[in-house]
Amino acid sequence: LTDSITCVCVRAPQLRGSGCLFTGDFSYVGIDAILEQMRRKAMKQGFELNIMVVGQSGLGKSTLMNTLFKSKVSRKSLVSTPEERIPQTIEIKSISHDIEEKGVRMKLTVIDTPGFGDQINNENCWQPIMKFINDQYEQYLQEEINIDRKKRIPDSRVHCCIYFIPPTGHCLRPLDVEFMRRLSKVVNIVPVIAKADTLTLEERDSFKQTIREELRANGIDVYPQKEFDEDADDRMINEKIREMIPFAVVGSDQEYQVNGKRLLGRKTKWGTIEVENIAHCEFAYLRDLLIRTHMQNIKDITSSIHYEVYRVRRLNETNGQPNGQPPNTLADPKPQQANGLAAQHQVLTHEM
Ligand SMILES: Nc1nc2c(ncn2[C@@H]2O[C@H](COP(=O)(O)OP(=O)(O)OP(=O)(O)O)[C@@H](O)[C@H]2O)c(=O)[nH]1
Ligand SMILES: [Mg+2]
Repeated sequence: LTDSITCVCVRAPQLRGSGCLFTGDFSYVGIDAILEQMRRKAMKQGFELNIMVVGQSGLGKSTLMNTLFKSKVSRKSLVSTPEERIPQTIEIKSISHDIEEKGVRMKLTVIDTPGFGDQINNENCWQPIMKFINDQYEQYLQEEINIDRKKRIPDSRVHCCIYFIPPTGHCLRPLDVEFMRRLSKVVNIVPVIAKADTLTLEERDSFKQTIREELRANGIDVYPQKEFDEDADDRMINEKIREMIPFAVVGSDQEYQVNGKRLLGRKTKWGTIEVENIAHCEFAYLRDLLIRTHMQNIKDITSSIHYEVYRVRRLNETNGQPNGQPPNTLADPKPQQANGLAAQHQVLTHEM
């Protein structure tokens, strides 16, 4: 017995010295070592995150994605000068990048959408976006129900949709309400006030408050949704976030030297706006929510709530024949011709 225990310990060095049998704690079994096993498995597999950005043209969607991941993850300009500009987004495009930090690998996919609501008649312009989201659920479902299914199903489901509100300082437009009301039922929506550097602090605070009231009045449940808080701890943390939403953000992919430090910012005649400085804007809170504190939860809610609702509905509708075509009724009971966005989408690049 002693030999086999020694053997286990040689193979699992993380057990040694952690209060196990060998340090004399006779009651120690080693259940806590599962955490290390999970960590190693997760490190091997890597992580996937799919973020979609939606909002009127020119609100800084592509720029914010580049700011978030500190590289040109959203769109690459055709010209490669330092002064290069991000071209206008004209169709739904998914761009995947494999990024690695401290040995942790992540496949990040940014789904960039063209100006939302740019048409004269914007009725039903949310439809192509809804269709894209449902198409990803459908793809996942078809993989899942395959007899010969893959060990790991590729996950293209949209985990989070960042909705850009124009910095008008007034109130939400009917279009914003319509989009968030419909889409918050199928995807995690994180609303942000775009180009917040155009608002004074007072304007910003009162605009944020107005938006929160309007969301509440229209029964729009954005992420983190109250009903999905798991316990009191969750509730406490998420309540603070809900009081801050929507984050007033500023984006930039230009680096500047300020007080000897390199940082992302926007240089103006009266100073440099530092995008990651919480005294300047709330970009850092958005980054923390999406990446540092709630990434796993965002993915869990996508899979256990939004996808689950789609799956159950789909399997019921096809009456036990899930290989059939997805019924049109999934997006809207009476689908009509969508305006605005091109429904087609494509995966552009996959960089290693
Ligand atoms: N003042 C200010 N300008 C910004 C901000 N973010 C981006 N911009 C500028 O706004 C312009 C448009 O930015 P994009 O990121 O291309 O906007 P977009 O929403 O992707 O536009 P479309 O692709 O046309 O939908 C660029 O000149 C950016 O430099 C911001 O936070 N504040
Ligand atoms: Mg764009």
